[in-house]
Amino acid sequence: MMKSPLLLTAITIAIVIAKVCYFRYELFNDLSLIGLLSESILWLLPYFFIFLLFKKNPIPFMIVISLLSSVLMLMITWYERYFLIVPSYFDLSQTGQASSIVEILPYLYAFSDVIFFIDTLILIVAFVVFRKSETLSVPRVNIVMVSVLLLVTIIIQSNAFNNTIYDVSATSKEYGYLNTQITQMMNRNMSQNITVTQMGENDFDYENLIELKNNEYVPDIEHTSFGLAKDRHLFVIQVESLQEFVVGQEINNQEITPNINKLLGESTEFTNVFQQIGAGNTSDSEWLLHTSLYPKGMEATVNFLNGKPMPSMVNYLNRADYRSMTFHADEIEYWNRDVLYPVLGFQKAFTENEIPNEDVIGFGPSDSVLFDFVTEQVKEKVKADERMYANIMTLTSHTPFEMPKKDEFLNLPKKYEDTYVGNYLQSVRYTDEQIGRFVQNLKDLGIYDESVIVVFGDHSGLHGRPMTPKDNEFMGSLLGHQYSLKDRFTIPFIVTVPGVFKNHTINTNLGGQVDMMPTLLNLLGIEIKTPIMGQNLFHYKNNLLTMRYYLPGGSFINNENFYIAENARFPKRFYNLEDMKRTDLDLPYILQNTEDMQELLNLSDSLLIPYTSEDNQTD
Ligand code: GP9
Ligand code: MN
Repeated sequence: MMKSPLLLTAITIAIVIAKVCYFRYELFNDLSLIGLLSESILWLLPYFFIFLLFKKNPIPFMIVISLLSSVLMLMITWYERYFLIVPSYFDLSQTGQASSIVEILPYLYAFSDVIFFIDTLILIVAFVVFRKSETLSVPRVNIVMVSVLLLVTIIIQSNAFNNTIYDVSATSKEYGYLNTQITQMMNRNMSQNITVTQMGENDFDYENLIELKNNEYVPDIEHTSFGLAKDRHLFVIQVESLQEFVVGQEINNQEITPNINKLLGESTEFTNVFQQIGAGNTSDSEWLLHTSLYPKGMEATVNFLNGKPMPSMVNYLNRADYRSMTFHADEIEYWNRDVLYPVLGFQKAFTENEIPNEDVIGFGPSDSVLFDFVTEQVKEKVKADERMYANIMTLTSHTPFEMPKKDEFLNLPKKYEDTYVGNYLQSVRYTDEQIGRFVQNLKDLGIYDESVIVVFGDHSGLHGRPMTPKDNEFMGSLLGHQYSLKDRFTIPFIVTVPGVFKNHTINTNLGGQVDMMPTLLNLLGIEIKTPIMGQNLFHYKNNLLTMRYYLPGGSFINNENFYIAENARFPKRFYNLEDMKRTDLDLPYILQNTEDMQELLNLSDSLLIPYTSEDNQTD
């Protein structure tokens, strides 16, 4: 029975299809025949090349290919389980660098994942059993067979090319993951569905942009917030994974963020602000804060920069005689910050080279070490009587949020111990403590009353497969409602101006990270004269927002609704923003908002051209 030369072909096809079946089921919940076929061809092709090239003894090479493809499928599956996003080839190349995914692997595996390796096992057995016999001979595949497979691939591929990738998961479901990646690789910009043309600064109409977001334009200098904090120092604390729901929240009769809560007494707290990062995560948050432009989305924005300085928030502050510094206790090359910081205009960047590598928690030195270091730099500036802008990025509350026992300050109910949510709350409470110590340092240095202190979150921490049903249950009881996408994506944006603000909460004005730069510069009395996408959140109530990468293309958030376009797993979803209750699809209204949103994204991309295309490097 084993004598047929076609046996190896049959085994190969069967094992690849079985593996692809599991892959597609896990990724897209899809077992359709057509999907399976278009997905399988590219995964099969390497085996047939092996048959062509290694007629004598193909199995060892087949083992290598099957192992490689299994590892790749596993990485894609785990990535999707964590971020709820089907990763691109670029995301996967980043995961080698990022300990972010590696550290949470224990939360991501499923026992059924062994299915990915059954093919390798079968091939090893075949190799051992038939090594010395002639029974498992090489099938008579020839150029014709490989050509047929290639032809089908080209047909699928050209079809894929003709369709815009609005959402990697949806396109991958339709055309196959590898085909989609080839499309993405060959045209990195295609994923955003735009043919942008560069625009001159004079073509930019900010008034029009504000009106497109349903607001009545008022010149910046006429906003009541303008210059309220003129000439103050600016400290912007970008807190890793900080979500809005923890602020003011209690658990077991303890505040989760007692120190941030204390700041609220002298702050304006915006409670309706959404994260807008793309695949560049923390670095995209830095980007949004400082440029008020949308990130590229499918890949970290910093990867596209050509080095030309931008009219960033940092550069506006530099020109207003601020000394600008940024602090992050990680490698400067991570997320290409060595390129980003000069583009943004930072005069000093303090990273792992300067910040002592002590009291390491997770990624690097603890936030306690970070803030001690920042305090020393602040002291020097105070001594030199210089006005400063310090951007401080914390790191300790990074996933998987595991804290040394000595740094766990919350007394959590037993059932929360060692759970994902429990760990998250402990790590946030720890960082809050360090923020409290830093604020005290500013008071001790006598500059607290001359400062603006901003606390905001870079992106969510609680999402994806690491959130077990138990974790979701904890969130439900903490929030008093089911943990929603709005809870996941809203971040705190707290602006403390001692002596000016008192317990001020703004929940009416909708905002995103793109709005932080105009809001802060307005407060400092600095007029923005270059094109931006955001608006002053103290003044404007209405907004139209989206996030690339973490939501399918076409999604939007406005003051009334949260719309999520369809992806591989879910159909279109339309919610009332306030209570996140599902509501009937109002298609013309959705279409209008989607088109307006696309116009905003196109505009943002056109503004980016001089800073991304190589032709303009020396402009
Ligand atoms: C990396 C750190 C964490 O330097 O900022 O990044 P993240 O994984 O959140 O993008
Ligand atoms: Mn981050």
